[in-house]
Amino acid sequence: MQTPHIEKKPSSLRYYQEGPPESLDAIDMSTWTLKLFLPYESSPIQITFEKLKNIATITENRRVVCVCNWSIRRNWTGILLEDLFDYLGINPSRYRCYNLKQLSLGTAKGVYDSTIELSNAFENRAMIIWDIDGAALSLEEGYPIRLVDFSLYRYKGVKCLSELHITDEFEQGYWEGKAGYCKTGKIKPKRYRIVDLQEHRFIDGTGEVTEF
Ligand SMILES: Nc1nc2c(c(=O)[nH]1)N[C@H]1C(S)=C(S)[C@@H](COP(=O)(O)O)O[C@H]1N2
Ligand SMILES: [Mo]
Repeated sequence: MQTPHIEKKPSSLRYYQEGPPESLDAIDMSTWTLKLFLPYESSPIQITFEKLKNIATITENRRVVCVCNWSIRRNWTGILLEDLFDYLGINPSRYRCYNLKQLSLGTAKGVYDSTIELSNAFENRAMIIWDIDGAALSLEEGYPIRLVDFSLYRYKGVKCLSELHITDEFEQGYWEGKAGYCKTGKIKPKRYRIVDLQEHRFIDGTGEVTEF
């Protein structure tokens, strides 16, 4: 399960604003949980990594697009965000009008955050991921888990994901504030460098890229 021309992919550290945790040992997976906050609730529902991995694992070959004009298609293993909701007994349709704020675990340099629309995430089969191309996420790639909404630019998916907040607000995220990126994160129609194909292609900007 290798991505062609993976050596040409821009470094994961280049786009890791707060940077990864110092080492794998910095995250104790025996006590780690993903925390999900319902609207106006101050204590989260928590799920261990083991439980997360036993919900309904899928592997999908899908393309992601970076606002910095490049794109790559890779093999992503994890679960559908919608399946996580179902598993936790949270009816996805009840929260369709809400948003999902994602927070990274954070480092001394801060915490990365981004907010997405839940209805769009469910419709576009957003995933929580722990393996890429058949291998566990490296620290740089977002170990232990990351969220990806394939219909949006990559800055809308948080690596080293720690907290999810279901909220009726749509806050501006870390990168959006710093670089002035649009907070909806919709992919814009233009030419991109396609890393796995080693050529330039026009992406029409209507959502997830499925044509190639
Ligand atoms: N926690 C965190 N997640 C993040 C970022 C970040 O700075 N911090 N950068 C985003 C951006 S802009 C990109 S392009 C992708 C890079 O993912 P990659 O390491 O798979 O290339 O991670 C996204 N998720
Ligand atoms: Mo990016």
